[in-house]
Amino acid sequence: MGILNVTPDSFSDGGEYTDTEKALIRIEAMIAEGAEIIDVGGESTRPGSNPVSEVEEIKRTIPVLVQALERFPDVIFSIDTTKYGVAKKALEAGVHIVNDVSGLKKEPRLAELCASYGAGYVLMHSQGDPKTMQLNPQYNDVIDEITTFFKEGIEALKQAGVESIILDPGIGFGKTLQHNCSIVAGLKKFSNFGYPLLMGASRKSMIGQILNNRPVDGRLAGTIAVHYHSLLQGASILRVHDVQEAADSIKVYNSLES
Ligand code: 9MG
Repeated sequence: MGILNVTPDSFSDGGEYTDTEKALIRIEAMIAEGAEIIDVGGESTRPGSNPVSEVEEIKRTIPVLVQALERFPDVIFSIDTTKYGVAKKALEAGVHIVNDVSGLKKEPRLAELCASYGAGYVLMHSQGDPKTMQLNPQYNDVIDEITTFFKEGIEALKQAGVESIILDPGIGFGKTLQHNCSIVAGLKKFSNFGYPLLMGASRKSMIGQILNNRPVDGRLAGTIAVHYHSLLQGASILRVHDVQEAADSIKVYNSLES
């Protein structure tokens, strides 16, 4: 899953793809490098970021998605949003998956909406919202709490009629370094649910912290290490900025596994 942030303020690529033509060029490049899913987001979810209005998010994402879906009909597109109105417009345009970092907490109606379009849904765990989530995240047992969250979320999605569910423990969303490391180490436990597991650690602060405060542009090798470990633990979707490198590592992983 290649990341396309059409935002002015995302932590890694903020401001680079706010122009539709530049966004389409980036999508084409990610597809050429091996991305099978393109995740388009119009609101930054980095810690401390400010929310944007529904109107603004629609203005940023929908024109790009409309053109991208037409130009790349064989590619799967997801909309990274927590808002009903944005998800609805994206699904009307033909998007296949809703990637909801709030895990139905902000907008429970996303379950029915996805079901009515036959769309997939990424159920991501978070504690708190982006503005405050990193202030003091606390868990009794992070794996247990995420397991309970997945159980309840899957139940709600199944009841609504969503057939295609992807589980994501939400690296960096209300988690300390220790929580993130425990999640990556224990990821296999979530494969018991029988749904695809998504891992998104690309260039995140978890990597920077492990590597003595390494800046964002020096986190590629660390990202690949975390993602490779996740593949070994059962992840089947990697959400990444660096598509070529991720695709190469998946190819190597698959050839060693078979
Ligand atoms: C939007 N976004 C930022 N980080 C993410 C992650 O780890 N997973 C998913 N599903 N979305 C994310």
